[in-house]
Amino acid sequence: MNKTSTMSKTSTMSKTLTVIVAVATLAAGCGGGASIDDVWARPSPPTAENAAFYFTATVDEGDRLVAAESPACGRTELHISQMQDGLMTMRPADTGQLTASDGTLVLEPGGLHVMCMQLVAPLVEGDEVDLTVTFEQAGEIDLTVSIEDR
Ligand SMILES: [Cu+2]
Repeated sequence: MNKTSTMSKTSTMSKTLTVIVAVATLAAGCGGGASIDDVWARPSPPTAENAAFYFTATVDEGDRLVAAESPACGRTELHISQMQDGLMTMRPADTGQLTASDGTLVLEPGGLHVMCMQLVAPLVEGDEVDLTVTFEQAGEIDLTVSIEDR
């Protein structure tokens, strides 16, 4: 009786281990995911309702940014800025614009950005806020945004 119980426990542990190994292999098989650098945002004026987050992502070719989320924002959108009739305008980026066709996706002023809407509090130079981005293949990646007056 005692022996059966011990064996059953061992068997369960070994199954759990197999699952962990399988998940690790699967993650490695996806190409190792992504590396994301230069994650920053400008300080926001005290009355601003929105801000923009920028970063440079190195991911698998063809991977796509699908979402972003931050506790600093009521909600977020993935935007692209473009000159239109001499004015800088922005709108939600489309699938092609969010795809790292050559393995690099650059979010920078005047181009792609994470639009942080309904700012919870002003972004203050020297502070940091959390940001989680989701890529189609690399999955969720937790980032820290440095607030810098560039
Ligand atoms: Cu925007």
